[in-house]
Amino acid sequence: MSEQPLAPIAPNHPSPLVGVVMGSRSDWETMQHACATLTTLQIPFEAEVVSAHRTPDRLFQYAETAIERGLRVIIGGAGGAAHLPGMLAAKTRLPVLGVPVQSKSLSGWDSMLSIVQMPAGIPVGTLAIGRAGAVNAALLAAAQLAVHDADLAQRLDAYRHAQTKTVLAGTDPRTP
Ligand code: RP5
Repeated sequence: MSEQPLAPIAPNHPSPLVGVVMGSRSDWETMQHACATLTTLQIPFEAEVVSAHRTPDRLFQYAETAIERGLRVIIGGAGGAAHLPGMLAAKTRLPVLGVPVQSKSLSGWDSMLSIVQMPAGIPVGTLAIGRAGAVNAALLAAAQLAVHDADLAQRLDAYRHAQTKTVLAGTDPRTP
């Protein structure tokens, strides 16, 4: 069964480098943290709901046009039977980072196992379950892009230094 006709992919940024894709609007609570981190690092991105199961044709279209649309990395977040990152990876050679969304019934174990256990030949870089994974997916995408972008490398270093400073400023756990 086809879901045609499909509208062209219309990025919500003029020239995004990172595509943040999630299986459902309900994943936004988690994936917003990837977007917030990309925003902090001034990395142009697009964000879109694309479901491996409910809109499979859209998923293929998204992955097949990703390179020509200028994307360099895709972050895919999904929960439960989380096939989205793996199917994206199957249809594009761009690096795909997978974020397991914490599911209600199995706390994200299902999401994590279905994202991490890819067969040899089609990799997905799998992050932690939930917010930590979403933030780190953005940071990993930033690290990849920073290899060829000195300005971004500086912003990423500054982000890490600020984090270190914050921790060092509050090493006494009894003070607020
Ligand atoms: C997955 O099913 C989504 O990634 C989401 O985490 C999960 C539940 O989706 P909803 O029923 O909330 O739309 O495809």
